[in-house]
Amino acid sequence: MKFKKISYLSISAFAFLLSGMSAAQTIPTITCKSSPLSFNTGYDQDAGQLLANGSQDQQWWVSSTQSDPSGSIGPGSTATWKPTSVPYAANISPAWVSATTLGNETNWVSPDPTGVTYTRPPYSYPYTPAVTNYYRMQFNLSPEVPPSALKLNMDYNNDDAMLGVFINNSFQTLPAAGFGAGSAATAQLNGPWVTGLNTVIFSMADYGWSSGLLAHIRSGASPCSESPLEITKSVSKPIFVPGEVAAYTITVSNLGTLDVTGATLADPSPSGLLNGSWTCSTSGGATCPAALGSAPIGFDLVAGGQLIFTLSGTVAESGSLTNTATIAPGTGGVCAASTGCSATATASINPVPNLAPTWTIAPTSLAIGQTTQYQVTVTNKGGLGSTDGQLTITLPAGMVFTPAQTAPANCSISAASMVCTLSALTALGGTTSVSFNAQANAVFSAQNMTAQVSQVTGELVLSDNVASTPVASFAAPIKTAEPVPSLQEWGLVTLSFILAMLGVYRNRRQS
Ligand SMILES: [Ca+2]
Repeated sequence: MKFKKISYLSISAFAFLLSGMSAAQTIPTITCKSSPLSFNTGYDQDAGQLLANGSQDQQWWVSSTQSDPSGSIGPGSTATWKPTSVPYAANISPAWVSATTLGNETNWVSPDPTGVTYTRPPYSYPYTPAVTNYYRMQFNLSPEVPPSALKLNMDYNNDDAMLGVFINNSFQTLPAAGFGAGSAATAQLNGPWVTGLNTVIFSMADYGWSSGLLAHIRSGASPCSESPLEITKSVSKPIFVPGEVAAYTITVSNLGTLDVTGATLADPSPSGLLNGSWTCSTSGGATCPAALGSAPIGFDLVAGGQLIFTLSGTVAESGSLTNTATIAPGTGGVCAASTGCSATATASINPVPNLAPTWTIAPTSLAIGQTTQYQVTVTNKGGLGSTDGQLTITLPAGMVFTPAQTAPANCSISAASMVCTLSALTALGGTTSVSFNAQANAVFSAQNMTAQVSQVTGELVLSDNVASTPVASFAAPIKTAEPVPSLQEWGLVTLSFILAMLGVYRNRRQS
């Protein structure tokens, strides 16, 4: 006996568990694109048709009490709930508005498939006190939908009389309405909604006999009064080195059923991005704005459309690569609750040394044999200090270092090239200079002297590592040699002078 009893209890518990599992309430997830029919009583949204007469509506559940005649107290946490039922065809009163006249988008539900709350006997009608039926519908509001944008106008008929509605425990009274065609009323279900689970409970009086609710939102209506605009942002890599191209992708999506006009996108280029430029592509029938790059970018975005903007530029030696895009959602739009109005993408610059030579003293025209000073300055433009490197200076044919045997400090000369070992240079502007003398020993025109930096540990940007300066040489002007008079010549000169002077003297005496 004892064993049998235990066995019986176990089976009962198991059966109860099974029935509990099978009776889970259907809780749809609602987006702004959801069919309004998702909310309707007696309707299977997945199948796209009315629930069969006599079947349960797992989305609309009911609990009954005789201790809340105003309907405003609401079901307590201990209320017992069960699915409503679409009454058998024979139990749908001919006086009730028919599902067919409402486009077969909604049907009556009742506490019992016989179309009553309690059958009699044992219950006798009218109920004393009156029964209040709570009809409960729950749904999850999708994360992107701002609760303020969800606005439902739900028409209803009832038997016997609507008392009011709880939206997430906030009660509002509603017109009693009636059960016949033309006696519907409308419940403005504007919240307060929350992201995630929402609970709507209609309180309805039942005095006995037939008992039911028909509630529906008409096809074509949008659950949302505004379209959520979602903004997302990504960057092509998490870590960049200077000189690389960084690309940010900003995607704005219209997640609703209403077109949006007059929206804007603001996205200041981050300090670590140089020469930023914009492109745009689309999906879902959207149109790219004509004026890109003039911040903020104005745009329209049709329902279901997507604008994919990219901001590309060259990564600087240092600075921030954190970039935030912000939208103003325009007319018909609202920022998606899941993203808000802004999206940020972050990347970092991995600083490296970046050396570059420049000619700081560089005469371009030399006379042959003339000693001329030159100077090359090497600057570390990178965001990280350098530790080493070498500078090679190469002279064109026809030029030599002078004096060839004495190189500047840390440099060595080999024929027409000089190699200097570079000291450590601090980040973002550290410099060192090498001065040397050179001279031309031939005539030439339009040749280059070059300075090249190489072998810098960690350096990646090499495009700026060579600097050239033009040089030409010309022949030194030839000084005409004055012939040195010989003694004999001096004598003739002197004699001529004396003779001339004598001639002058004689002429004066004669006159
Ligand atoms: Ca460099």
